[in-house]
Amino acid sequence: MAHLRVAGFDVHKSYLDLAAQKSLLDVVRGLVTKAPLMALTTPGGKKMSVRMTAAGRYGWITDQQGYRYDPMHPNGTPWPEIPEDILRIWNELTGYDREPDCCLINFYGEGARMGLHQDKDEKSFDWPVVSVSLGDEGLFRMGGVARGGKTQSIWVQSGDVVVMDGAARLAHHGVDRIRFGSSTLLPKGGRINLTLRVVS
Ligand SMILES: O=C(O)CCC(=O)C(=O)O
Ligand SMILES: [Mn+2]
Repeated sequence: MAHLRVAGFDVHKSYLDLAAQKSLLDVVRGLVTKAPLMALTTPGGKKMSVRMTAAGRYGWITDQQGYRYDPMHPNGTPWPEIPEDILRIWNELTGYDREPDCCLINFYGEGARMGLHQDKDEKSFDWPVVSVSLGDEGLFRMGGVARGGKTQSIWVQSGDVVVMDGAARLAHHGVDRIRFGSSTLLPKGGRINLTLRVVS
């Protein structure tokens, strides 16, 4: 299970050292104070186990009306700006001249998971998805662009950054489970994922 061999899929192990993880955690705490985490409901009426919020011009939300990007938090306020510390990770790793306009913030508490899916609500798939892990380790599963194909899994740890570009941009992926309490970064346990995307 050690290495994922999918073109366009890059795992930057320990990209953020402990000091950088701690300072990023403070940044995320600031964002969550402005834009509280929510337990969203899928169009099918199921409550998601991962709690979410966002920063940037758009946040991804779901409710009975469907999946979509919205310029407002459901509480009626615009999302906070994406902080420089987060944009820097994108700029260092992608080298593109476009910055992301959405930073999705996912919080996995004990037992939370995210089913296999594609990120395909964006207008264009020409830019990568950059995904930062903080806190407890998560079992990240990656498949192909077509549904139902072979998948491979890796444990992503605090400070790891995953980039999905090219052929991997539309690959199926998800998080089967986390090892709750495996990291001490978050005093009460849990995993934070930041997913950066160009939406429009
Ligand atoms: O938590 C992760 O590592 C993946 C999150 C994800 O795929 C998403 O938010 O679309
Ligand atoms: Mn995704």
